[in-house]
Amino acid sequence: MRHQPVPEDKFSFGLWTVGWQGRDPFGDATRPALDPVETVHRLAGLGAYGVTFHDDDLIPFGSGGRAREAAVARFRKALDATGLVVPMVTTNLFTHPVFKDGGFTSNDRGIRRYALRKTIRTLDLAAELGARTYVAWGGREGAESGAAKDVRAALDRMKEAFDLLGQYVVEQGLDLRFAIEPKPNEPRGDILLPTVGHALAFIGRLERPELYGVNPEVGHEQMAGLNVPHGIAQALWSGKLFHIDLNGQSGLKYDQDLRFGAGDLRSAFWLVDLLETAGYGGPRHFDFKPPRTEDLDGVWASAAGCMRNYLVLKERAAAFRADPAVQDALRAARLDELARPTAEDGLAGLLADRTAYETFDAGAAAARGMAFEQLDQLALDHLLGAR
Ligand code: 3MF
Ligand code: MG
Ligand code: MG
Repeated sequence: MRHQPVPEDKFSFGLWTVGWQGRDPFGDATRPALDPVETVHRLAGLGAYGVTFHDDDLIPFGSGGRAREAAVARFRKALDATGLVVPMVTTNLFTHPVFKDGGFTSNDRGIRRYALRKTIRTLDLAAELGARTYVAWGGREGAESGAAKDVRAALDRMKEAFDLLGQYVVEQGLDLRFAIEPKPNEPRGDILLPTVGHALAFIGRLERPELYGVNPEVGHEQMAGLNVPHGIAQALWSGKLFHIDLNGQSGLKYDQDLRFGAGDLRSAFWLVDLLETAGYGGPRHFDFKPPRTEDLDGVWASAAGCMRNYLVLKERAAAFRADPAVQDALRAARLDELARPTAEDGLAGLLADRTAYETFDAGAAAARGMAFEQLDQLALDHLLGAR
């Protein structure tokens, strides 16, 4: 099978991913800055289809109108030359010190209004470049101490912000949907909307819930000790998987942002299996950081590795699903029964059915094994290339 990416695979990368210079809390940059135009050409050469960015990745913070126009014009020229598209755009509300207590939920009202205006400028830019998704990661929306943040008031302000942005998009007729990106912590001690579940519940409280979905990131859910495919499955089940950040993470650590496939490989296998069988049609977006040990050759090798690992896992997952032994094992594990309604006869039928309770042999049912281990070993064999 093909392991060489093509645009139809819908792989996309953020400018800030390959462009990460390796600055961390303990060390300086280990790599030079990358020109967004060069990034576009390199990504297209590797077989990607899209590039995404924060406003400040493309237009340095504080640039005047002319510098902004010039940066966008150069970038657009590179897009036109390569055929790369911009499926998603986002706003940086975390780097500048003004956002030290957040953007939409800073205790300082002036800063909240500034964050909204900065975001609205980015919505215009997103629409101008043809993006259909706007991602919102509130990395600084949180706290390190208890009394510092009234969480219920902060959630009111978060709702107010998203409702205003939704109103703007509708009134301006922009073809954009919002995808909220959860993360439990880092850079704040605790971040608001820490998991997919919190974000889904929040969306239900917004004025126009249909405009909002989630952008889960593999490593962020794992930082909370959660099962990524389970969270993604619930987002899909809710019709809310608008976008996804793929990367790798090894357990409960700082946000590692490893290339996709590194870290928890089994979880990556099940995630690809899920995305490919559930009909997810959006971008396969990589939000990773090539480790600061790498030079620029290592950066592009790391980016190519993200796509290659996705395609290899897609091949392995398809082989797993197509294997007759797996299909038998799935039946033995009663997956077909799980897909069947519990009471298609309705509540009256359930209550009238003596075999459901009065004569049900709980002892015999308890004695039957579920046959999950045989099924999982088949999966592992496929993942390891042993079948
Ligand atoms: C941080 C992230 C962010 C978001 C980005 C897009 C800097 O852990 O994942 O990357 O993905 O802001 O909204
Ligand atoms: Mg991250
Ligand atoms: Mg991310």
